[in-house]
Amino acid sequence: MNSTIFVLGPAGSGKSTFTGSFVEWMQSNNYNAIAVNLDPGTEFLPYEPDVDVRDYVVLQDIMQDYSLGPNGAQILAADLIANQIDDIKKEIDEYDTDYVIVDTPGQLELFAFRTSSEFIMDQISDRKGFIAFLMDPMVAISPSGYVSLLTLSASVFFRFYTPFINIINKIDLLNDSDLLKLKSWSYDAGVLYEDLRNEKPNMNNVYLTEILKSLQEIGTSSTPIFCSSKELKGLEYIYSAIQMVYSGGEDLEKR
Ligand SMILES: Nc1nc2c(ncn2[C@@H]2O[C@H](COP(=O)(O)OP(=O)(O)OP(=O)(O)O)[C@@H](O)[C@H]2O)c(=O)[nH]1
Ligand SMILES: [Mg+2]
Repeated sequence: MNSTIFVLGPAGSGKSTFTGSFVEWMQSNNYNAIAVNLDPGTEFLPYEPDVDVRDYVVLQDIMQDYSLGPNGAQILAADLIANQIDDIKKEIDEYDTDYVIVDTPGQLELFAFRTSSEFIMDQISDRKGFIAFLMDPMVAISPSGYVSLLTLSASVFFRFYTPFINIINKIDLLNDSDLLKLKSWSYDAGVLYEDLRNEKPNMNNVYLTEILKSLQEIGTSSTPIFCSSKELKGLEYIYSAIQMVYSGGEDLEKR
């Protein structure tokens, strides 16, 4: 049985680039991996998908056929994909591969919070999926932005209740001091609390401090892994984290 990694994250966080780069990195390290595109609306992909949902459902056709806007069409598209999931799964299973990397649609909330998406993910992964949640460093670089992203990732985790890692992508865009700052927040919550308090002393940060405390108590504010999909840096740490889960560190069966 293969390991299925779903790449999720806010629009533009780098899901498609990461998918292509991670498959490239895996293949150049002699691991078997294929790329699956689950975004029916994408017009350009920075990689060649081995299995492409657009062979089954195309967003632009749905918009035309049902007179829908892009968001309504994404919702209907997920239902139509769910209807054809057996064929998509069969196509994936035709590949004798160890890893399936799945690129997901840009509109995170339309994908992550719909029942049909949960069904699609369960079917593709035989209920043993893994989520790689991507964060954009330009959002994460402020204390409030960082905690907001942790909150968003936690809400995705609560939705799917599947093993997951947080990834801060595009680190090639950060200067050394910003990268160091982000790393210090992820390794030492005390620094993050302090910077959050000092960012703008207003009620918003009081709320975020309370949210951060809750996330830490629940244990969902896991230390992110840093990478650059563009420069293929840090991908070995992501592979190790996934490997640890799949090799028995955690029970992958959904609870
Ligand atoms: N500098 C840099 N840019 C990146 C990196 N990864 C992605 N990008 C850029 O970020 C932009 C968005 O990347 P995509 O891979 O399309 O992001 P996405 O999350 O798939 O976007 P949607 O599917 O539209 O939500 C593109 O301009 C990419 O070239 C990276 O590691 N470094
Ligand atoms: Mg994309």
